[in-house]
Amino acid sequence: MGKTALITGATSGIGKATARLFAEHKFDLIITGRREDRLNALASEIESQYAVKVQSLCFDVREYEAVTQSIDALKSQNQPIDVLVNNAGLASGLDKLQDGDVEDWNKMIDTNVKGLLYMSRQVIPIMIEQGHGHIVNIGSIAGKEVYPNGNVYCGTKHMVDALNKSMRRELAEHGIKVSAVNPGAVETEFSLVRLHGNEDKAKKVYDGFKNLVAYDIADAVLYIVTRPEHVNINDLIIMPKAQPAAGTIIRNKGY
Ligand code: NDP
Ligand code: 8X3
Repeated sequence: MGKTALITGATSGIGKATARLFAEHKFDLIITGRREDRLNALASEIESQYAVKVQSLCFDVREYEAVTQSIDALKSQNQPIDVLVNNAGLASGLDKLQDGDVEDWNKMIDTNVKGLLYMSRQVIPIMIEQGHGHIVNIGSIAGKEVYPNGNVYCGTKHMVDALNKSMRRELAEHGIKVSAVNPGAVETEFSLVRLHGNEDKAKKVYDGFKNLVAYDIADAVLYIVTRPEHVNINDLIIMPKAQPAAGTIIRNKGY
């Protein structure tokens, strides 16, 4: 039987690219996000292109009730979950702490930290019962380093880094692998969301250097979940050549 992967935040960017690449490699999919039209469009596109099953679950990872109900629906179908990609996340705002908008902070903490916890809380028992599973947490270079104006976003991704390590220690005895991918700048809708919909400012983030693209990260996630069963990739940091560290981008050098 083929494997099933649940990917959160599959309506855009890294999650969408991962869904497409996994389908190409014969994974059945459970794709999630808040934008139902995009979920449905992606499900139809993938099902018409690849001979895999796709189930869409539309919910907000910040709402524990909604997460619970969605995963309960999978449990009632005895749906195995071989891979969970905890990808849904965002940055909101780029202000210094003293100027920060608490709504931005709440969004980031509730999505990146609590959303990942809620999903993991619901899916891990399924994996424990199966006796196997693989969780891939999408962290960030912002979870390894910090940069000015990154404050709360960096804090949430440091928490993802800590949770990734905790989960690995707790779940190994249940035969569950836990891995993280920590990207630098990837051109997706990330900057548009971070800059509250300002398209000009969002485009400028990627000016003058070759940023990563969503496929680069999807490719790494696929690599991680297709290693032999006895091999686990604990942690990957993937950066553009022109971004040697968080918050540092070398521009206008042709790479
Ligand atoms: P996008 O904005 O393109 O995609 C984000 C995805 O997360 C969307 O599918 C969105 O779906 C989903 N999402 C956001 N909030 C929620 C929510 N409350 N409930 C459910 N789904 C939600 O950004 P990326 O693809 O770049 O981001 C994916 C992950 O990668 C994030 O965790 C981000 O922090 C991380 N990352 C991104 C980097 C980058 O430079 N782009 C670098 C390092 C890490 P919807 O809006 O439909 O709910
Ligand atoms: C986002 C990547 O480089 O903007 O997680 O911090 S970066």
